[in-house]
Amino acid sequence: MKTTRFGVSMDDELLARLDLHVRRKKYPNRSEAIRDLARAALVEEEWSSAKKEVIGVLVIVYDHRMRELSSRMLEKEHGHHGEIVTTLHLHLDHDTCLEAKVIRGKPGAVRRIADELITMKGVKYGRLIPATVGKRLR
Ligand code: NI
Repeated sequence: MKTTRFGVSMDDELLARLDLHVRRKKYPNRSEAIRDLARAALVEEEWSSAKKEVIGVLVIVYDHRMRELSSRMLEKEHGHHGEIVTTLHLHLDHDTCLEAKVIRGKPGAVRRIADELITMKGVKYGRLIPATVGKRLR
């Protein structure tokens, strides 16, 4: 892919903060940092569009002893078998489980499925991490 160099004007204060960001994250240079910032903005835009396909990772921590939580959760997941692509399960200790579920679909559907699972009784922690199918990012 062709790369174009272009000049960016920025006030000194913003540039100083950008350079601090570059150093903190250990970017090799400003360009790499700016490319990541641009991609992050584009992913955010994908999630704000109703029509684009997105992918996200739902992380939940729950108590599997909670009455029928595992089977109720499994039932919900079968209801969304087209969107929930995979699940990784970790037994953290005797009672606590951590799961990472990859959910793919339109942003609204992905958020709805994540919320359905996060709000279940017995789920102690839940966060949806927005990602991208990467089609528009190089
Ligand atoms: Ni477990």
